[in-house]
Amino acid sequence: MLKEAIYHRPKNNYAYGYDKKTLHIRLQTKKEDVETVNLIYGDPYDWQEDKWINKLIPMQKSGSDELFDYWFGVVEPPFRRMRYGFKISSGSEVIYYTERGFFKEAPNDTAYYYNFPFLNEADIFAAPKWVKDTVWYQIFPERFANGDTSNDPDGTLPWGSEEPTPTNFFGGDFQGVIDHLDHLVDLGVNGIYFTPIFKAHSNHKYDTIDYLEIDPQFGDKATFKKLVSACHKRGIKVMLDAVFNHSGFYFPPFQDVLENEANSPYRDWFHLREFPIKTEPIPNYDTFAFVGSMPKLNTENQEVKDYLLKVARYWVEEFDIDGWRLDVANEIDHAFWRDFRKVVREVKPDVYILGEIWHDSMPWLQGDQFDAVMNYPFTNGAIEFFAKENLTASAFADTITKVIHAYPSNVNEVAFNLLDSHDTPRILTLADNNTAKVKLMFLFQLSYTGSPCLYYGDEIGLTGGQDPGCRKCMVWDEKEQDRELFTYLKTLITLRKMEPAFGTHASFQFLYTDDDTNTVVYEKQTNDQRLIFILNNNNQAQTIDLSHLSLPTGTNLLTGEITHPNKPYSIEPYDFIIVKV
Ligand code: ARE
Ligand code: CA
Repeated sequence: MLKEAIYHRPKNNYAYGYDKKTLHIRLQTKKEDVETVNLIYGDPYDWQEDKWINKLIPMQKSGSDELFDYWFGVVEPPFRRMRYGFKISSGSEVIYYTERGFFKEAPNDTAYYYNFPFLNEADIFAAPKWVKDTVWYQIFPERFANGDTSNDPDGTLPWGSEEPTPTNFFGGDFQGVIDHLDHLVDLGVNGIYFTPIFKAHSNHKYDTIDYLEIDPQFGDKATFKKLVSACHKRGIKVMLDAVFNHSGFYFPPFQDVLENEANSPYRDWFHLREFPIKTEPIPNYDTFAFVGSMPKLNTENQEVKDYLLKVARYWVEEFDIDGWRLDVANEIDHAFWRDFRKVVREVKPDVYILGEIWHDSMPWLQGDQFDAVMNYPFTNGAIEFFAKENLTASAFADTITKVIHAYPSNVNEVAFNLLDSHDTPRILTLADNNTAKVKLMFLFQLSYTGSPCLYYGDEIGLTGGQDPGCRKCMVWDEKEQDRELFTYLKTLITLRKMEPAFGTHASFQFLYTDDDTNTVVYEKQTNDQRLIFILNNNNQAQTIDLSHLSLPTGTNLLTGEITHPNKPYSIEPYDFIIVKV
C-alpha cells in the first residue's frame, strides 16, 4: 500500500457539513492500490468501560483520476460531532489511518483520530435554492441589441457593420434587451448575467467612472428598472457585474488624486507608491494587470469599503437585482467579501454571489463569502475534450473528476458552468466551426452538475476569437442564425427542466470511457430516476458495447425506443444517446 498517496484533511473538500445533520467524508488513495476503505467514527464522549464506542461503515469509491482513487462516506452523527479515522485494506495488508498517522491496530484514544468538532448550521455552505434551477445567459450589453439610437455614443457604427475592437461602439442598450426578452424566454433561459452597466469610459465598462449611475449609452435608471421588472415578470433573474477591484481612470476620487496628489482626501483610496502619479512605462501605483486606466482600489480602507458596500446594497435594494458577479474577485481581501455577503444578504436573503476566479477557489467557498465561482476548470476540460480534441476520453474524465473532488458536493451542485465568455474565444470558433462538436459540448454542460451559463449568440452559432473578437454584435436576422442549433439547445434546456436526473438535483458519476473510440459514459441519478449518457465524441459513427456495465433495460430518452443493455448502442458522429432506466 502506498501510504504516501493517502490523504485526508478535515474541513474544506475532505470533510464538510452537507446539511445541518449530514457530514461528508472523503479520502484519497493511490489509484487501484486499495480494495476497501472503512470509516471508523464515533462520538468523542461515548465510552463504555474504558472502551471508545465507534462504528465502522464502508466508504464508496466516488471517482478516480490518473493518479488517485477517491473514497466517500456519509454520516449523520447523533450529536453533530465526531472523531473518525480510516481502516484501509490492500490485499492482506490492513492499516488504520488517523490524524496521528498509520497504525497496525485501531488506537483506543480518540485524541489520535480526526475531529469534526461540531456541525454548526451557520457554517454550512448554502447557496440560494433558486440557483439550482437556473440556466444563465450572459449578455455584453454593448453588443446585444440597439433598441434606442437616441442614446448611441459618438461614433457608433451601424449594427454588426465591422469587427469588434477594444474601442469601437455599436450602441447596444437596455431597450434592445427588453425588445428581445422573448428570444430568451423561447430559448428557456431564466437568468441573465450582465457585464458592467455603470457609467464608464470604455465599451466594456470595466473602467468605472460612477458606480451609482447607469452608463447613458445603455439608458437611464427608469429603463433599467423597466428591464428588471420585465425580466422578473418572465421568471428571469438579473445578475450585475461588480467591478470593485479597481475603478476607472476617470473615477472622480482618482482624478482628485491626480490633481491634488498627497493632499487629496482620496490618496488612501488607492495603492499609490509615489508622486507624481505616472502611467508610463508602467503605472507607479497598483492596477488591474498593468492597465493604468484601472487603478486598484484599497478595499482595506474603511472609506472605500463603506462606499463600495453602499453601491452593493443600492442596486439590490433599489432595483431588486438577484445577484452580483464579482470581477477579479481573488485580488480583493477576504474581509471585504465577508462584509459584502452580510450587507447584500441583509437586503435580500437569497441574493446570489458569484466570484470571477479562474483557479482553485476553496478559500472563497467556505460558506462565508461566495456561493459559486465561474467554473473555468470545467470550461478548460470541456474545451480541450470536445472542441479541440486534445484530451482522450479518460483524460477528460480525470479532469472533471478532479474538479468534482476539489470542492464539497454542495459547492459543486451550484457551480457556474460556462463554456465561454466575453474573456475567451467562442466555442464554435474553438471547435473549428464544427456545430456537431458544439452540440455535444452543450449536452455535457446542460446535463452536468451545477448551473450552466450560455454566452449570448452561441445559441445561434455566433463565432469569434479571443477578446475583442468574441464580442461581436448579436445577429437578429433569423436567416443568418443557426436556427437548428437554437432549437436543439431549447430541447436540451426543456429536458433539463422536465427530467429530474438531467439537472443539478442529481448525482453525477462517470461509468466508462474508451480512448480508442473517444466515448464517454456517465450517469445522473436521483431517488426516482437514473439517466445514462453515452457520448460519441468522434467524427465516425460508433457501435458501443456496454454489456460489461450490466445496465438495466431502458428507453432512449429522445426516441422512446427500448434499449437492451447487451445490444451495442449505435451512435452517429458527435452524437449521443440518453438511456432512461
Ligand atoms: C484589454 C485587452 C485584452 C488584453 C488585456 C490585458 O482588450 O486583449 O489581454 O487588456 O490587460 C476588461 C476588458 C478587457 C480588457 C481589460 C483590461 O473586458 O477587454 O482587456 O479590461 O483593460 C485575468 C483576470 C480576470 C480578468 C481576465 C481578463 O484574473 O479577472 O484576466 N477578467 C475580468 C473581466 C474582464 C475585464 C477585467 C477583468 C478587468 O472578466 O472582461 O477585462 O476589469 C488565465 C489566468 C486568469 C486570466 C485569464 C484570462 O486563466 O489565470 O487570471 O484572467 O487567463 O486572461
Ligand atoms: Ca443605443
